[in-house]
Amino acid sequence: MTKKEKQQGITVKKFDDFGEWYTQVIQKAELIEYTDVSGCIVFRPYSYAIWEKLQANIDKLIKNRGVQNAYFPLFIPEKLLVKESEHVEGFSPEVAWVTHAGNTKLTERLAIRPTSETIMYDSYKKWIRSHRDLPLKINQWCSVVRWEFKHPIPFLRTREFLWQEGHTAFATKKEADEEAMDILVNVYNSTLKDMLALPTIIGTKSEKEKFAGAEYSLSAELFLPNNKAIQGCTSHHLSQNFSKPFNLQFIDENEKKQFVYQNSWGFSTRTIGIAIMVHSDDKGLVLPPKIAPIQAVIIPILFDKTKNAVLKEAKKVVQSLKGISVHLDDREEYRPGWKYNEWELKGVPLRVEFGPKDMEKKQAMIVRRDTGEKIVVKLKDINKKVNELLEKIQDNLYTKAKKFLNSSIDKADNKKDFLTKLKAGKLVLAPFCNTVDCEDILKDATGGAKSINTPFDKKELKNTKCVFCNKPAKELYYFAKSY
Ligand code: 87F
Repeated sequence: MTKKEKQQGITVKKFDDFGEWYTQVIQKAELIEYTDVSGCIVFRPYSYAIWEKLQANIDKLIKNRGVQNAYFPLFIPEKLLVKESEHVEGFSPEVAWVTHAGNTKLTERLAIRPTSETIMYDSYKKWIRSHRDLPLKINQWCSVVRWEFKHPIPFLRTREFLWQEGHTAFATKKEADEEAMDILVNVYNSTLKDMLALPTIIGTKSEKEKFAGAEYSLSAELFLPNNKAIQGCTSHHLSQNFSKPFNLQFIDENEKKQFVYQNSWGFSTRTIGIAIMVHSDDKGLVLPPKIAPIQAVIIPILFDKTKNAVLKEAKKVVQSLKGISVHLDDREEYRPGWKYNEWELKGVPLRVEFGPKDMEKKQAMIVRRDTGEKIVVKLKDINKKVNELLEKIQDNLYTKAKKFLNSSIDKADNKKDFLTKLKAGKLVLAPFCNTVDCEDILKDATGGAKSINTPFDKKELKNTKCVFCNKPAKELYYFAKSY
């Protein structure tokens, strides 16, 4: 490797300086650009293309469930935002306001949407009359603004981010309960697994960590290589907490007025950052094939005499690769070695090297980004082989991440053990009383550890004490240091 090629790459190791490594990976792969507004990043075409793939998958899944897309205003009048006061209370320092138009002060300040429950439900009350108007299932793809004061991290914690927010209303609690779970498991968790190759911890949030406007919140959570947990996405059952203040009533089949039951659920660009942190390595980005904007790159080895013939054959190889996105890197100003490094930095799952000798032998050399493995393949088999390898890479990334997750989980049933394991960076499963007070104290005592969630497939605990306060515990919760 030449000196120039070395500089081109990542200069720190993932496990030596995780923060610096991540910053280099996302910039050198041309995913993001920083701006002069702290916490606001540019999604460059390479990361926006990843978002479009996630969008397409989620959009298809929710439309299959009868959800329709719509778009509501960016500005939320103050009186609407505070109508259900409990849900904004803890968040109010993060709300960004528009107060002026030019030099004229507005009569009512307008919030830049941090989430759209209030503005959407203000319309819903005009649309819901009878049980025949239900269920109402609306989603919007948009950006939201939350003026965080914690240190921003591209994708994970930015002041503006992209997401979808689904907002549904039902005649019965049962339908709403079923939908909240269905979205979490069959839309979100499957997107995390099938597209992003991310294994999760799914479950119900604690009283402290649930959305204040919800009866309960379900979540899919991830564990990162720096031993920190992070919430991937959430699905909330709002019960009638919003339908009462917003007066969302319908006439039921017995001519009786009833308040609707509601859910809201969101999935954001944060998940892209999580996948990058989990899968990438010392050579740069590693992308699961399902979200990779370019799945295979062909690098022709060009010599003066054979250049034209090799390029012609390389173009044929591109054509023979069906149903995947292929890029032919025919730039003549860069040497092959430089190109290898560049496409490794950009996380392209497969590299196909093709030179005059390969042309003679009617073969090509395929290199896997995830393992570095080199495979010689006959050109007549290349379409089948490339498609197989992409599937293998997708599986391998998931399996590797799952192994790490499993090896990070530990159990504790007394306070001493619990604190030791948390300190050692474990994701600790422990009996918990699920009270806000206990979790507040726990958070302080552990330097910021939080409950993650409690698994769905739980066994009722009997005569078990909370690992932290010794009061009765009914359920096991996961705990970890978190974002
Ligand atoms: C910040 C300022 C004001 C989060 C906020 O999770 C309000 C809020 O309500 C706020 N930050 N939240 C919770 C959002 C809940 C819910 N909304 C729909 C979701 C998923 C999508």
